[in-house]
This record gives sequence, structure tokens and C-alpha cells, in this order.
Amino acid sequence: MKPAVEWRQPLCSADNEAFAADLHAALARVPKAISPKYFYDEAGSRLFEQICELPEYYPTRTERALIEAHAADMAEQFGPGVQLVEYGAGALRKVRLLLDAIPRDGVQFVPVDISGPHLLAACDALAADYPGLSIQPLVADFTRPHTLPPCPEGSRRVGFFPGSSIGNFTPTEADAFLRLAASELAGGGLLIGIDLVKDEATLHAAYNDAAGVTAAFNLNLLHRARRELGADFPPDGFEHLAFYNPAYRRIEMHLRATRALELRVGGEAYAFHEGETLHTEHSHKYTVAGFQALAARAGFSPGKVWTDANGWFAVLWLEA
Ligand code: AVI
Repeated sequence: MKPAVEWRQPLCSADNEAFAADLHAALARVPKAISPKYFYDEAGSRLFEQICELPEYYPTRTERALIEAHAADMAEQFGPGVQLVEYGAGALRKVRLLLDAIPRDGVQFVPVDISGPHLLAACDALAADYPGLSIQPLVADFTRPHTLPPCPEGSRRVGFFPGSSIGNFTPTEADAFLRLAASELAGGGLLIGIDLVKDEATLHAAYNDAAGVTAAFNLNLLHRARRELGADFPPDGFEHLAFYNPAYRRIEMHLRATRALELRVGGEAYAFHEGETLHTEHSHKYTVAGFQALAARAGFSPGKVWTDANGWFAVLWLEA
């Protein structure tokens, strides 16, 4: 069967080169640390989708329920014509709830994601379910300079950044992203989901699920390095580690060496001592006021806030 949309393009070798360069830098630094963006190859994106359905992983279902309950109110903030830019678009599930609340002819949808095949498959599915919707996917790292399609005349450009993905940025990266977003969304706004500070047990369980899916997601980074770069990380040489660091209000994920290791990546040798970790992700938890202050420094004015009854998650409207 013919695909609903024909914008497929192969990922370029630059993706592999960037991964190789960043992995070398990650293994050479002390302590060893790499950007979590490399989790999201096709296998990693699939594992992340499974995480979102886990009973322990509350952010996805809590945010989904918030958007479901308040989509019309959220869409009202956008105005009548909108170019909706979803940053780190993934499976395009949550945006459907918003799209259902906006007249189809009043929206151009621009999903931006680094994982090309995954994004394009999600766009096919969206196009099939929303005939007539204008979709302009962009395969790009949205944290780096990129060019959005021009905003249709009479429309406001609105960003959508759900899932508390901003929590995976360092404070410096979050500030840089918000500044970039404030500038490209000027005259419009940003609808953003943030995970809130809460009790440690709930947080710990969310990143140490009983089924081991989060562990597989974390370890997939090493499988990816083996597959794409020929790195010789031994399969049993690392284990998943995730804990809440209250000083930084963040969950930290690491890959911990189960024994002393010597390994090679593309001709370079690296050593791990037993227990040494490669820091793979941090997931910052915010307060609403703290996040609004961060956004204000980047050029946004605070708008409406929607939170659940437990106060676990918040969706914020920010005017750019
Ligand atoms: C994508 N991001 C918001 C997730 C999070 O909760 O920080 C990634 C994740 N890592 C482990 N589980 C989920």
C-alpha cells in the first residue's frame, strides 16, 4: 500500500559521526557523561514508548489526562490560526488531543524530531487519522539551529513541548532552549509539560520499574554504540542505575560497570574501574514558580497553568 505521506529521507552519516564524536568525548571526560539524546534510535524510541505505559511511570498518563481534560482551554490560548511546532515529537500521541480541539483548517502542524524513521512513521499514522491536516515534519535536533517552515499568514506560531522532556536538559541547556524557543515563537507562545518535585519513593519507582523496561532503555545506548560504531562494550559489563539526587532535584540515570573494563571505540581505548559510571541522563523536577522564573529569564511571560490533583505534573502556557 502507498504511504499516506511521501517525505521519507534517509538519515545522513552525520548522525553517526555526531554520535561517535560525542561518545568519544563522553568517555574521555571525568566523570564520564553523555547526552540522553542518543537513547532515541528506533529501538530506544520503542522502549521509551513502553516506559510511557508502565504503571510506575506516572508522567505520561498524568499529562495525557491533563491535556484531555483541558485541551479546549489550552487551544484557546493559541488563537484562531496556529502553526503548531512540536519539539521532540516522538509518537505524536498527545498532540492528537490538542488537534481534536482546533479546527483542522486553522492549523499547520510541524513535528520536529531527531529520530527520522520514527517521526516519519508517526506522521504517516497521523495523516491517515487526520485527513486534510497540513503536516510539515522536520528531521532535526531542535536544540541546535534549525529552520522552521515559514508561519502561514494570519497564524501565530505556538510551540508544544510535552512529556517533561525539558527535565532532561541541564539548567544551561534548558535556558538555551527556552531562549531559542522564545525567539522563534515570538508573537505566539509555548505549551510545555513539566514534572514536579514530589516524594522520593514515587520518583524512584518511576525510573526503576519492576519489568526492567527503563533498564533496557538505558542499556540500549550501549547496544546502539555496538551496532552503529562497532564499540566493544561487553553486554554483561554494565548495569542500570537510577536514583533521586535531592541537591539538584533530579533523577540521575547511569550505566555502572559491573567490573573493571578495558574497551575500544573506533580504535580508541577506554577504561572503567569497577562501579564507575557513564552518566546517561538527568531528569530535573521543577516547581511551577521555579519554572516560570526560568522561562521569564528567557523571554516568556507566565500564563495559565494546569495541574493534577496530586500536584505531580503541570502543563504551562507561556506567552512569547
Ligand atoms: C523523555 N524524558 C522526559 C523521560 C524522563 O522521564 O526523564 C525519559 C526517561 N528516562 C527514563 N525514563 C523515562
